[in-house]
Amino acid sequence: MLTFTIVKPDAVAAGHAGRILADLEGRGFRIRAMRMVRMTRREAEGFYAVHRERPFFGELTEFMSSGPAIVAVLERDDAAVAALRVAMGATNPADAEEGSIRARFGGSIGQNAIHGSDSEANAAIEIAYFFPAVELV
Ligand code: 3AN
Repeated sequence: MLTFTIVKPDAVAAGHAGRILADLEGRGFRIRAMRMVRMTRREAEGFYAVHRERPFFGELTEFMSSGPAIVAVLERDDAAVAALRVAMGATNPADAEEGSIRARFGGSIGQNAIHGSDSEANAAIEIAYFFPAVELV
């Protein structure tokens, strides 16, 4: 089972990318595909199109295009989507469970270190946004 993650620009800039990826591997995820990207504003707007009407859309897309991020496809034997959500912790790092990635590395509700797909359907859409199918054979 596959899911999709982004190590966000705040975590890459802070030098936390290696520890976040190691944390995920320690939780049973295998990295199936991975790339560093510097998203344009339009690419970030396309990725977060479902949030277009939210008040934080401008802030979110500005931040996600502010510096390099790491996009990756993760595989896990079971419950990849749910297990990544647990590993990430709550959206607001102040509320995130102790030991979760956002509790350890997140700075604020907007700059919270990591993105993870919230459903299998969205994982498939998000993987396809960044990775051609041939890279997942
Ligand atoms: P999650 O990433 O936990 O699924 P969502 O889907 O509610 O959270 O929000 C998508 C992204 O939008 C979050 N990763 C977060 O960085 C950003 N975000 C959510 N709420 C806010 C907010 N109130 N202010 C700024 N950014 C926010």
